[in-house]
Amino acid sequence: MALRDILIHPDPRLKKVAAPVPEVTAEIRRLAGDMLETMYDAPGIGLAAPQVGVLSRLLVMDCVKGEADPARPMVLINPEIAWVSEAMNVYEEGCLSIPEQYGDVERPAEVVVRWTDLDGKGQEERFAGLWATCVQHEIDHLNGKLFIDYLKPLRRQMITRRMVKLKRERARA
Ligand code: K1U
Ligand code: ZN
Repeated sequence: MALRDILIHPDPRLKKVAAPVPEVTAEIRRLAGDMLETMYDAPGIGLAAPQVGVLSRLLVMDCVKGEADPARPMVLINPEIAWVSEAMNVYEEGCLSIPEQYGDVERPAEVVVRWTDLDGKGQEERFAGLWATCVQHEIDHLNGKLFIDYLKPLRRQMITRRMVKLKRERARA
């Protein structure tokens, strides 16, 4: 497995709708493994394929909190939200493509998601708490949407300017 570079906003690839994965191939398994390694290394609790420059509908996540609890690496291919709760939840979100910037985002508190796993089998699960927030954040990435798109325009512009500056500094280093 290998670490992949994470794209930093603004990047046109982060604004595109990703294409469905037609078949679970060796290439897809390698991508999923690389993305999990990249996510744990960052560190983060989720990562979507467009964030590593691959415009395919695949995401990984592991929202297990306690160090003592066993890890739960998940790979979701072609995920679809089948149900959302009426109850909403606000969480201060971050994003590996928008480092060190945070903002409150309101989303359904619980969701049911259907997806294909790495064996090509259909799966369905109800997510709550941080898992629900994370899976919705990652599915947004597959649809070219970032958490800053939920913020007020001025705050979004300020964060975008900071990211342009960060990218300029990184390019010079
Ligand atoms: O998609 C991403 O950019 C990953 C992002 C996922 C996410 C975070 C918060 C709310 C919703 C979705 C991150 O993982 S940011 C880093 C982060 O949250 C974290 C890092 C280390 C320990 C715990 C959390
Ligand atoms: Zn993100």
